Amino acid sequence: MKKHLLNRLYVRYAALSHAKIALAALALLSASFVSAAPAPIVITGADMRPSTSLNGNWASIVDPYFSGLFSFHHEEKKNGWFLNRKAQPGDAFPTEYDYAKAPTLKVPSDWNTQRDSLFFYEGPVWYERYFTYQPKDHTRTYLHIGAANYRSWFWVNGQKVCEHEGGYTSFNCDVTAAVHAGANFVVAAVDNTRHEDGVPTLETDWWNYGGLTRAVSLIQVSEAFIDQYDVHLSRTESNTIEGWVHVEGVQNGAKVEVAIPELKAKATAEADTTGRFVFHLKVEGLERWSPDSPKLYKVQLRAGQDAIEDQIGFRTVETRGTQILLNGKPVFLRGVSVHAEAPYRTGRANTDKDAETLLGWAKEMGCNFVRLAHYPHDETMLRAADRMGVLVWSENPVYWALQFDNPKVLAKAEQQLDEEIGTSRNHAAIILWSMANETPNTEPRTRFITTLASRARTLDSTRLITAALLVRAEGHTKIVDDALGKALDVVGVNEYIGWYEQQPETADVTEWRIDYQKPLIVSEFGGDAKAGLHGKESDRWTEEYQASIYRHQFGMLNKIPQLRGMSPWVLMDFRSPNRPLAGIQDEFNRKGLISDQGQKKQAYFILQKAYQEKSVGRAE
Ligand code: GCB
Repeated sequence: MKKHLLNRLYVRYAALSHAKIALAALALLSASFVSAAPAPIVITGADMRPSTSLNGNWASIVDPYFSGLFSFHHEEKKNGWFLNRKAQPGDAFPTEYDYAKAPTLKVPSDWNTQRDSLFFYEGPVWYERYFTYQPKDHTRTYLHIGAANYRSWFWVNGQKVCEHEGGYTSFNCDVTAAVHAGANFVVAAVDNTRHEDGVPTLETDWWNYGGLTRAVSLIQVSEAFIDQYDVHLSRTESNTIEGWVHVEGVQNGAKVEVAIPELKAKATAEADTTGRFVFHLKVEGLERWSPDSPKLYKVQLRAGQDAIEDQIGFRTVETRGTQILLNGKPVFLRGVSVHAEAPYRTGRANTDKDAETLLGWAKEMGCNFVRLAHYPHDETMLRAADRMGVLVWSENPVYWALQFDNPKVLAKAEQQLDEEIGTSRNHAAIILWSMANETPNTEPRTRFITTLASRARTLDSTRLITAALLVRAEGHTKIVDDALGKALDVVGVNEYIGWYEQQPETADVTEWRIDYQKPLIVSEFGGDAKAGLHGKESDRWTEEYQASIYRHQFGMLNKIPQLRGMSPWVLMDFRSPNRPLAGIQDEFNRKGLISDQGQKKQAYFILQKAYQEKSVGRAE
């Protein structure tokens, strides 16, 4: 009811100037009424739909005290309206937030690398831009945000359309009631303040890049439309592509169709009363997706007026004892960890070119696998991995010590997991969902992450669940007995022999005791080196020292019978405020095998040789 009333009010007042709308709205609408914005939804394949891009320059106002949203007694303003208005002649109140006079920020991008004064900034920034738009009858429009770090609030033509928390997942705000034909404007407040009860929390070893860091667009769909779908190869039934399609807003069952023209396969039926259509398609002559042959098929989905076409690869992944099987065959994951840091220019990676450069380097090094740390990377990266044939570990930002006994924090982690899986579940490249990185071995932590792991399995039973665990040591024995191992299909462990502990050659005498008969991935090892800095093997920060860490690892790793993969830390140097060492780090974690400017360090070539010769690791 309220929504319809709001629509009517909106239509009635749309003819007035923005300033008048603001005043009229304040008088007419109760506070709770204005602030009740619907929660954002997850849309699968949003990047495959026709859209109106809102990328480009947005006006920006830096607001460190957040006075745009909070009153002088620090009460949340129920409307952010006055921020949306342009100065009008004869205004009765000051218009300090005048976007027409404000400098611009580029979207998508972090603000830190765009303006020197924002380099270390953590706080709120307001964004605004105009756009022209033509909504069609019987359609809905969503504002699609690739990612906004960390909390964000959105208004379209002065109407609040949503709020979101979580900096690395995409979400969609229903703006149908707020957009109109012709000129429109959108305002966003984005706040990258770190919070103790955030996911991630206060401490991370990467830059807290703020802003609208990934693409923003408008997506127009029919009133009933396909919001989510899952199309994958069955693990249990041979030559069967199965899954489901969900139709949002459907009334009395919509006719749904799933077609893969190249395989001459098609399934058609009515969605059930919840809008869901579950299908099984027998196919012949299927070419399976693999790193050697990353075949993608055109998959066409239809529901009533709505249609979407995706590019999907088909493969299976499972474990058998301590093996990982890809398409039924044992595979060794020759990998490297990767942050979403943009090569050459630094800042948040978000273009096809960034993805192709990073994955291109990994492939050139002989990798068939990347660990995308420590948060979900964007769709451009996953699409590139599908195309280029690189297996992916995708991770949610449960990093180090969250408030594991706080149910609100669990809810935030669950929401981000839902968004990650909901958005990315059709990428053949993703084989592992990682629940966490280096969390403390406590009961509340184990409960928290076990809950996440079972949620991930319910959302997607076709992939393997992992996490990067901490390892303890007794003398020269590394012990993997973290209680979380029970909840995982594949155990990940991080170790820093030769960097945070002992010397590189300590690896030669290190033994491993692993209490889980499951596949193991050494998900991190490494050390810092400044590209171009040379010295003796014993001189820290030199390329020689880093190379020596790598050289001493391989023998030790080869002695771990259940080792099924590795993703040393890390492909490229990345920005971190924890890394202040002047002249060496200069706010970069230098554990990259390649510098932020693309210079390959000695260790890169050592790992490349080991991967190309397959002298490290074995699949069985
Ligand atoms: C770790 C973390 C990673 C850090 C790395 C380091 O264990 O998982 O996020 O960047 O060590 O360089 O210390």
